This record gives sequence, C-alpha cells and structure tokens, in this order.
Amino acid sequence: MRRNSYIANLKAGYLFPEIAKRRREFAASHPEAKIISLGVGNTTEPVLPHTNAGLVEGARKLGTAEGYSGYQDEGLEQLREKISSVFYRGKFNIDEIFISDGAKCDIGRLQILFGAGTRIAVQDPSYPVYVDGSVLAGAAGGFEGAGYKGITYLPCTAENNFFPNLELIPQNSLIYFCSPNNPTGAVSDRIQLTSLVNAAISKSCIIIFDAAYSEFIRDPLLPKTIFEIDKADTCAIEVNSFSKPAGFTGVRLGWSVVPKTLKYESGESVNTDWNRIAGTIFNGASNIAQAGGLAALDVEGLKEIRELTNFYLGNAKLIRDALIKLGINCIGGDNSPYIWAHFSGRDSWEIFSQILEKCHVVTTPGAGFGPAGQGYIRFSAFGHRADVEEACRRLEKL
Ligand code: PL4
Repeated sequence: MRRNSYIANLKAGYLFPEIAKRRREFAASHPEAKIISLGVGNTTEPVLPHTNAGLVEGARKLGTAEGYSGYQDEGLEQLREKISSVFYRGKFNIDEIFISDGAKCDIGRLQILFGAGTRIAVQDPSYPVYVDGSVLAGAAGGFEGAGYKGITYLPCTAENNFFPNLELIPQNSLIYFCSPNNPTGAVSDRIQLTSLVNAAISKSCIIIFDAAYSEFIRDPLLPKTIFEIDKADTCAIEVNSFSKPAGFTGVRLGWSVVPKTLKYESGESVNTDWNRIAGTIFNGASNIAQAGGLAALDVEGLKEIRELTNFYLGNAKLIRDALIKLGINCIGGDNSPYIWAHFSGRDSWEIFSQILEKCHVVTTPGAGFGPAGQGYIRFSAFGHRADVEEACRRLEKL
C-alpha cells in the first residue's frame, strides 16, 4: 500500500509527545530530580462531588434494565438542551448542537467538511492541532521556510496586542481562531471579534472558533462565545469542551455548534453535511460522560465549574506574579489558564531546556505553537497548588 502523502508532509512529531519524551530523557539522566510539570495543559484536581455523582449515577443506570442505554450517536437531547440554555441563552436548537468526545476530536473531524486543498488561516502561535490536522487532511502542502504551504499564519505578537491583522486572511479560507487563546492567554474583546466576523463574511470564510477555555473568563465584558457577535451564526462553527472546566480531560466530553444558518458559498447547509459526517464516522460520546456533563451544567455543577476554574486561575496568578517578580514580561493568566512569557532574543527550546535543567520544571516552548512563538515559553496553570508554589520558588534559579 502507498503511504498517505499528506502524512509525509508533516514536518516533526506532535508537540506534546515530544515534550514528554524530553522530560523522560531528563528524568532518566537525573533520577534524583523531582520534576514538576507546567507543560501540557492537563487537569490535575479531582472531579468535584456533584459532577462526579452524575458520572457514578450514569454508570449505575447502565446496570439496570430501566436505565440501560446503548448507542447515543447524536448525544442526549437533555444535554444538548442544557448546553444551548447555559452557554447560548437558548439560541440554538438541539439539532445545531453535536455532542462529541472532546474538542480536539471534533477539530480533527471538522476538516472533512472542507477537504483537501482548502485554504487555511491560523493564529500564530496556536494549538498545534489546527495546523497539523490541516496537513493531515491535505489542506496544506509540505513545510517550507517557517511554515506549511497553503497555510496563512496570522502573527499574534506583543506589537499587535496578540490579535492578528485580519487583512492577511485570504478570500475563501477556513479560519481557526481560539479565545481565550492557547498558548498566549490573550482574550479577544467584542470589538475584535466583531471585526473577525465581519472579515470572515466579507471574504467568504468560515471560522472554527475554539472556546475550550471560555469558563476561565472572569471579565464580564469579554465574550465567552463567538455567537455573542452579530451574524456569527452565518460564518462560524464553535467547538467547546468539558475537559478543563469540569476536569474531564480523561472522561472525554465536548460539543460543537453548527448553526443551520451557516451555508457554503453554493448555499448548501453545513449543518446537514456535519450531521452526515458525524453519523457516518462517529458513534457518539460515552453515555456515562454525558450523565456527568448533565450534572456539571445544573446549578450545583456550575458552582463546581466556577470553583475548579477559580483554583487553576489561582495557580495562574502565582505563576504570573513569580515571573513578573523576576522581571520577565508575560501576558495571560487572568482570564485563561496559560501564561505566555517572553524571553526576548532567546530560542524557545533552549529556554525550555534551561528551565528543565536549572529548575526541574517542564514548560512548553513557544516555537512549538508556530513561528511567532519563538522566544516565548508557555506556562500551564494546571497543577497541584503545592507543586505550583514549589515551581515558582524554583524559577528564582533562572
Ligand atoms: C495535550 C485550544 C492542551 N493530548 O480535551 P479536548 O479534546 O476537549 O480539548 C483539547 C483542546 C482543545 N482546544 C484547545 C486546547 O488547548 C485543547 C487542549 N490543549 C494543551 O496543553 O495545549 C492539552 C494538549 C492533548 C492534546 O493534544 O490536545
């Protein structure tokens, strides 16, 4: 069999396994080191009691004749209704909300809507799945210079306040946009998102808006969903997740909103196609996970989401304060769980190694998120409090 040439186009291994590999190598050569990870954004705290009771009850029901359920392809109606009311003020019907096994999985699958050769525009830096997933789907060509052919990188730097120049977006592109942003921690305001939506409409683009960190937003003026913006339902799909707000990184539950008002340039419905794709290659999220998700969205569950996200935001504040005390410029961490620290003129992987060697702390090198991440390090606020405090103390060795 011939190898898929799109796979051959991928330049390097996926970022997070590469970091895990470097951590393993360091641990093997320094067995005495007590390594702390502020690298991958993986939740560390237990699922809180009310939400956990929802998971347990979901599992219990499977063992009863009256509570048993099998395939649940489209997702529990009740959960889709709840998502619409909690996150979108009831704006969407349940057939516009698709329950998934997580945002990353949907980001990968959504590419099938558009196929090979699609023009891609992406914030630079960004969550690597947007670019790597596009390469795998044949939307991009091989690596050339600092990026892939067919992908327009939209630099988000201190100079533009981490919001890209929208004029760079080519006509008819699929735009990946994430706010609160991974990795920069920047959150786009209403004016910025309005200009994004207007640019998408005027250039016949579709936005895949990743709102995986929306529950970390504390500033009431910042939009938590692209659908707070007028006409976004004619140009955007939103993906979101229970992973970070409910501690479901291992449970696996997310959703996508594909409005019925979203059309291709030919006038056909994107929602109809997504329904067809999901029905064909996806068999639904675990019914136990969905029972947990339902519990996470009732009154008690929403309090727990607040408590858990507050905890990680507390970690973020500790990390940011420690970096500022050391005179390191950084942003993020106030409405997001990531802190983006600038080490001007330095190479990201070299700083990554230095922090690992001197402090025994794992971080993520900014260059792993795209060319504009060079010179930056991402600190993740997902960790036990004592570990984060210890990591902050160790950073003084830098
Ligand atoms: C490591 C912007 C983390 N193995 O859990 P999901 O699939 O619902 O959501 C994944 C996701 C989606 N959108 C954004 C994200 O940042 C994430 C998770 N990112 C990180 O450290 O950047 C975990 C990465 C994991 C992975 O590859 O996703």
